[in-house]
Amino acid sequence: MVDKSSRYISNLTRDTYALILAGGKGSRLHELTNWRAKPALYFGGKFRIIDFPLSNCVNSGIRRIGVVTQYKSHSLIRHLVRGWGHFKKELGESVEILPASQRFSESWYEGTADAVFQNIDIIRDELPKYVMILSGDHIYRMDYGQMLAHHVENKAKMTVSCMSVPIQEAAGAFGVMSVDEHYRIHGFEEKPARPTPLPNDPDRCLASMGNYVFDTEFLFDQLLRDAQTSGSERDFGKDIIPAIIKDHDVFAYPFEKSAGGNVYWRDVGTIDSFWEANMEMVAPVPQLNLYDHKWPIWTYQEQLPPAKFVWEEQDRRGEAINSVVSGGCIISGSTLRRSLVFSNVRVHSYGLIEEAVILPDVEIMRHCKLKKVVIDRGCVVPEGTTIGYDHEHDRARGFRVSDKGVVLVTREMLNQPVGGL
Ligand code: ADQ
Ligand code: ADP
Repeated sequence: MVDKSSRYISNLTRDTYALILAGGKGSRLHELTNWRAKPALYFGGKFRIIDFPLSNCVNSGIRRIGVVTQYKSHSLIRHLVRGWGHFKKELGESVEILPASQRFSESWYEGTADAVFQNIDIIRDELPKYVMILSGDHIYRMDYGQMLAHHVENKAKMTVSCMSVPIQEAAGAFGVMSVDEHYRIHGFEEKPARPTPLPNDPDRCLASMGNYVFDTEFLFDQLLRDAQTSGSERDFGKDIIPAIIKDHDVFAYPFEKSAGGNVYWRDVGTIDSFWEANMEMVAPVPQLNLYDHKWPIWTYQEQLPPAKFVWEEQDRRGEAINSVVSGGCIISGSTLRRSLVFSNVRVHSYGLIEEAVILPDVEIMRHCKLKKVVIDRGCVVPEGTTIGYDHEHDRARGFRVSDKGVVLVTREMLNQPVGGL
């Protein structure tokens, strides 16, 4: 057994370079990712999804970070520059933005392995002993130091973080692995239609969370080998992991181990899961604690005045019940229930807003009734609008109604200009 003191772990995290993959398209989020990459999507009243892996890095003691961007990266890059641009290279800290820049080939990043391959020289410059490759798409808290210790303890060449999930959830969605009693991976299939169940539970399987630790030199060798393999899609899940598990020590790291019984991990890949994950945050005691001083989630935030609630007459009650309301908001003369309201939102009088996720800079005029909606940034909801009560009517007005009945409204659907914010 290795010494797992905090000094030992801080030496490991200091020797690590983290690369966050933030180039994915997130096409099942429809209009929510028309203008922004999925990692730039808003979450939890104040944050963007990318803030979670970034904060996990900082809170775990990993301070050298690259963010690989590609698809619709403008709003992501703006957020990173404003919120994460203050790291000091001289102190060994940096958050670097690594857009696909065709430095090694004529093409953009192909798969995830190619996105890392095309940045080999940047990683090499940092001389890390370990490289941590993280997905920029998920909301969770994780101590990466524990995963690094697990990697070193097992003398692994590569370690994949995993969690047990129901088979139906994993089918076609996740990489699924089989492991021996020491968590060494001996089988891996990317998004199989019929995942291999856990030996002790036929209804569950071990899914990859898309986070990997590599010994640096081993990573480089494998990326170079894969680059010369014809037919490879240049992807960690499809190509690299299945090719190396036979001849090399590749281990799984069970997320449950660092989560201490609180296994919170969300892939908000659809409008329904985006709405549901945000709704979880208005529960009296959410599973994800954003108020934990020991694990702060960092983000960029404007200097804004506090949220204000105005109740002037009996039928104009400005109130929010079981809701989260961010800075810069004025809720005047309307009732909010089970809603999550991002910064700089104005809600005018005589309205009822329930189970709504309202992104920043929205204005809701008088006499509006909204239920189970996602209102995209910058929308002005006209006076007297009712949304979420009659889905036929919602569709007829051009709004998107999801499988589970969440109504998405964007500026374009309201025929409002997308610029100017
Ligand atoms: P997916 O999430 O489906 O599966 P992918 O679409 O390749 O895999 O995305 C992985 C991460 O890389 C995402 O954060 C995405 O934003 C980013 N990304 C994708 N293509 C990129 C590119 N060309 N350039 C830069 N970034 C890019 C993966 C694993 C599965 C695992 C799931 C867990 O392949 O095995 O189960 O993650 O969600
Ligand atoms: P309504 O909600 O009826 O449409 P307003 O938008 O004028 O009316 O806002 C109602 C109340 O909200 C105001 O009476 C005031 O108390 C508060 N309010 C509006 N704007 C501001 C502001 N810039 N600063 C502080 N309070 C404000």
